[in-house]
Amino acid sequence: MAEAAESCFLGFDFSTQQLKVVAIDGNLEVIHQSSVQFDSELPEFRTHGGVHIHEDKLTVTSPVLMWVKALDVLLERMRDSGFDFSRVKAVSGSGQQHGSVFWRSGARQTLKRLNPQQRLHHLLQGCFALQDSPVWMDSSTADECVSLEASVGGAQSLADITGSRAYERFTGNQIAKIYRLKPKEFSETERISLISSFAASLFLGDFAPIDFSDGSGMNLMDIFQKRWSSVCLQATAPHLSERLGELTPSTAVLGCVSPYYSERYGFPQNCRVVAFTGDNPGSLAGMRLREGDLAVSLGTSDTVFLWIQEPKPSVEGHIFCNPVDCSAYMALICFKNGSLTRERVRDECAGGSWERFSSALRDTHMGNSGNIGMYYDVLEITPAAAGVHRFNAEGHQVSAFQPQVEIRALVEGQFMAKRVHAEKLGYKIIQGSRVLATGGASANREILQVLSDVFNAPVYTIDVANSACLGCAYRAAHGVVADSGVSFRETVRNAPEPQLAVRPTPGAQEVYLPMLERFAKLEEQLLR
Ligand code: XUL
Repeated sequence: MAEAAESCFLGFDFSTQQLKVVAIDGNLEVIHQSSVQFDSELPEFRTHGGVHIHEDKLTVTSPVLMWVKALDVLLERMRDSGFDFSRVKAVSGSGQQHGSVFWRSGARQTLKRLNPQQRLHHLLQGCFALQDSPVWMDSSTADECVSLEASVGGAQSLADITGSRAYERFTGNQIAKIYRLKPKEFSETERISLISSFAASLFLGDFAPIDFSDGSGMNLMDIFQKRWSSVCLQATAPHLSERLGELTPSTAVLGCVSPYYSERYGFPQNCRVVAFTGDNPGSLAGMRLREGDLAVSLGTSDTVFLWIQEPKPSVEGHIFCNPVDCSAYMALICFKNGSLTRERVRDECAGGSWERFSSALRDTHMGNSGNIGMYYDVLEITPAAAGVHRFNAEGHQVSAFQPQVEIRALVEGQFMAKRVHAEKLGYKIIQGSRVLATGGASANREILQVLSDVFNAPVYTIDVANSACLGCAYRAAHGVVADSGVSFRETVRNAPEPQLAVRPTPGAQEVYLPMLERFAKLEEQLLR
């Protein structure tokens, strides 16, 4: 243990608004955290929320040199605070998904010869064919999406190959747009990285490959074969495979840090760089999801992450390769009507009081006497529906419910939708399945009880403030032993456990199985 306490692993997260790092020791204890906020600490780049929203309101980019400078600032700050880099055995990290970096010809040579006397953002100034990188908030590629789906035989066919139908923020569609609108910059591009593999390249001093998990967010990769899909590449831009480079397993060691980091900061020369990945895959690692688990983040919008063994891609939700186990997958499903809808119903049916909202859940029965509601205050993503729809026990649409019934219908409806859509993507509740809840509403025990009953699984709560960085620090620790057959689960077995919040009420399964079937049928009916 003493030796474990001496070693250290770093996890970085290049997210939309900040760059963060978490350091853990070999016992998986967090020993250091710091961050650089882009807007306030690098004001020279004039971002708001880390991005520039262009005049068309659809194009959203971030200056690539801002991310490079943030790394200079972060590492210098750690060094100045006395952080001992000589203990670092491995680094890994994550980046906001889908964003892309266009390296100019010659960049690789520059990366290989970094002068440790200088800051990275000076050294790499001339290295980018595009100064402004498209990020995940961009929604300017509707035409490219239509054309990509058409060229592979439709939305479902594209999902069958890449795990998702065409999405505007997905990197392939962004690349197609750059090729069309900026042919000169495209032709000067030697390599296209995701933000994750770009960040890994900075540490490696060479172009880092894109990992399977983040590569799944591009609409370009065959997630089952784990290689670029030639039909998708051809539909996107010419000579793309050279520009994208090889793909790599997410658990791979890519090499050692560039001598730049040893000479400038004192990293050991054999400090490993473990493949970087997307922030959502990074969070899956940070939450230590395992087979059969599902994580629900209850926030402004609700997000569900799940571990899937046999995925069934659909035109809703996303399937990504699993970042900690190459034989598995993960899915990500977004529900737009989350806490704002819960708050509206609280205001209308419980006088604005969470206490009364909770009492209504306590005072009503599982299954809500057969009443079912779907509440899409804003156009929902999963499924693409709008409006409020209430059905009584006979399946007839009704215009109102009693306040207490309305509250239970909302909460049951939100959680039934999560289970129905997760199961559509291949999720199966197995022996030992857990539901991990995070976000604002995860503090409400009565809401969690409904969640537990609908899934017939225990619900645990977990602090995910730094889940992507922490997950990548764990991934760094795993990377150094993965080759000898040690699983991620084994590596993180001593990390702090999530807290058990509630167990399912006896009889929940009998109530909800038929109700879930009814819910799925009513939803289909609504969409028709
Ligand atoms: C996921 C997505 C976002 C980004 C932002 O598909 O677009 O969650 O990863 O961090």
